[in-house]
This record gives sequence, C-alpha cells and structure tokens, in this order.
Amino acid sequence: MFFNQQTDTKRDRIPPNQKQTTGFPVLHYGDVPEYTDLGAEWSFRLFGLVEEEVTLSYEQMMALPKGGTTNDIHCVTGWSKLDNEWEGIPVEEVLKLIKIKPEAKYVMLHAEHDWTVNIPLADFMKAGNLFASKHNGEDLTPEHGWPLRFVIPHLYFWKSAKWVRGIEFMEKDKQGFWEKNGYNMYGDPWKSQRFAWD
Ligand SMILES: Nc1nc2c(c(=O)[nH]1)N[C@H]1C(S)=C(S)[C@@H](COP(=O)(O)O)O[C@H]1N2
Ligand SMILES: [Mo]
Repeated sequence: MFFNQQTDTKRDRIPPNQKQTTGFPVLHYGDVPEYTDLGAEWSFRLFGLVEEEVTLSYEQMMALPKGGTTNDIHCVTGWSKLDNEWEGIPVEEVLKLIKIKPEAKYVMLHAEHDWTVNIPLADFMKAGNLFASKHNGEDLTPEHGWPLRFVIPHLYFWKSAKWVRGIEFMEKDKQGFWEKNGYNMYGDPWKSQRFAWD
C-alpha cells in the first residue's frame, strides 16, 4: 500500500550487514596480471584426484560450450551489487573433460600469482557456477579477472577467483589464500560466515 514493492523485494536480497552499491569495486591481493600472448602464457589445468590430468590451452578452453548465469554479489567487506549477468563456460562443461576420483570432496581453485581458494566439491559442481569471460555484456576488464574468473553465486564473492588457471581436486579441505588469513572456510553470506570463528 504505502511501500514500494520493488524496493522491498530488493531489500530482501541484501544479507545481514551488507549495503547495496551500484558501482563495481575492485578488490584483490597483489598485482593485476598482464598478458601479451594468451596462447603462450595461459593454460588451464585440471589436476589432483582425477583419473587423468588435463591441461587446456586458452583456445581449447574458449572453444568449450558457453552459458550464462546471474547473481547478486556479496563481498565480505560489506558491499552487495545486485543483478550481475555473467557469460562464460559452465562448470559442468569443464567437468565433462575429466573423471573425478570418488574420494575427492573439495576443490582448490588456483589463480595467477599462486592465489588460491577452497570450495566443497558439491558446492563447486552446482548448476549456475561459471568460468566467466564477460560481465553485463562486456569483456571482463583486467582488474575484474580477465581473461577468466570463476563465479559462484551462492557464496561470498571472495570465493569467485579472478585470473583462474586451474582446479585441484582434493580429499580434505585446505585453506586458500584468504582462509589462511582468517576468512571462513565456507562463506555463506546469508549466515554471515565472514571469519573463521563465524
Ligand atoms: N585471484 C584472485 N581472485 C580474487 C581475489 C584475489 O585477491 N585474487 N579476491 C577475492 C575477493 S576478496 C573479492 S571481494 C573479489 C572481488 O572481485 P572484483 O574485484 O571483481 O569486485 O574477488 C575475489 N577473487
Ligand atoms: Mo572480498
């Protein structure tokens, strides 16, 4: 009646202690990688608990079937950005290339400069997860992860590795870069799982 339905619906999409932003902040540790020749400098490796390890060139990776996903970004530092459209390679298309050993229960994503992030395998395999090359119709910018970043819509945005270069399949959970620095092993924004003790 006296409230705006649209605004109210959007408010329901902002988790506890988050504020909506319309900008797109840039957050990461270290330098933005620079590439001059992706054919020579870039590869994507599937390794760890797999029957046979696979390494893809940039061309082979980009030739995989494409898909899209949308998400609301929730950054652990407190900003949320609604309605992001991502295009890229769905996780299931990448997983078709390997046979995962049954004892694998977690993945570690490996990014440029040895940056890492850990995710349970079941969460990693969820439909809607994407290796994205485009955001809102435009190629990713270098600072947002070009040429390829992971997007996992249901977890805090630090689990969405920029400049991703590989997937390691593991039996036991291990801390990635931010997890070693006190962040939560799982990172559910709706449960405010920001830090190790949350
Ligand atoms: N390779 C890499 N990916 C990363 C990070 C990083 O430091 N290195 N930081 C994470 C964090 S903490 C956040 S909030 C998001 C930020 O993504 P954006 O800069 O596109 O907003 O990237 C995530 N992915
Ligand atoms: Mo973050």
